[in-house]
Amino acid sequence: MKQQLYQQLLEKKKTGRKSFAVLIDPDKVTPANIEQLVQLATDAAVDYFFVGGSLVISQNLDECIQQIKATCHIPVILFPGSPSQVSKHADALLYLSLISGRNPELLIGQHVISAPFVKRSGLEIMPTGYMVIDGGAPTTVSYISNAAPIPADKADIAMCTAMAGEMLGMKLIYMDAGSGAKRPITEHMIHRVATHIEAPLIVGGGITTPEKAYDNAKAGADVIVVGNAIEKDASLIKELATAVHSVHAAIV
Ligand code: 1GP
Repeated sequence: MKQQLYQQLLEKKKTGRKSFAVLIDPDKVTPANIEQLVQLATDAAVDYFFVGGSLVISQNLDECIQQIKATCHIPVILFPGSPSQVSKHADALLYLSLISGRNPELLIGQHVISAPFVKRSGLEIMPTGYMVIDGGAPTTVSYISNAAPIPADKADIAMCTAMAGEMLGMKLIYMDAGSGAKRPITEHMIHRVATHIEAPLIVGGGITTPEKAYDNAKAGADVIVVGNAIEKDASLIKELATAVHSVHAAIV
């Protein structure tokens, strides 16, 4: 199995370098938007594009990824809301298991059904323990999965969930307050989780400012993901990327 991007993430973690990922929801972009995002992301040295959404209604996932791949070298990592969101044009796939929920379909059921198809895609598969944290607004994933998020002030539940996920073999942990969350994940919870796992930690949901991105990375997130705020104002990419990348400089 390919492990190129994962090895790169491990290497970055070892050397204290933080990554910034721009989340693109294929339902919300046009070819002109993508062109602009790619340009801004290239200029800002963005580390990854995450592509996907809880619900992808349109059919342009392949086109969206092909356009990104044709115009830049930033790796594209799928962040799928369902097994239908797999595209062989991407570089890797976050193979998500919703470990904060108790819905067997999203823990293992859908994976079983789509396993041969996912394997045939040839993508780098990144087994990811996906944890939804209460961000003050119901998220699509919580609604669809009928799974309660982890309460925002229960850092120990998040910590134990992440530890269990890692011991079950998850290679990444993704803590998500949900797209457009009113309250992003607290630094306290991030720190609690980050200090109890070795796997790289991805954090997203409701991050709208470079300061918050910086604080989250400083608290222990290895990859910061921003979607909504960039959809509203793409020029934020530069400041967000600079803030996240500066964390490494601040700790050495
Ligand atoms: C959501 O973590 C992502 O799944 C990003 O959230 O769109 O709020 O930045 P935002």
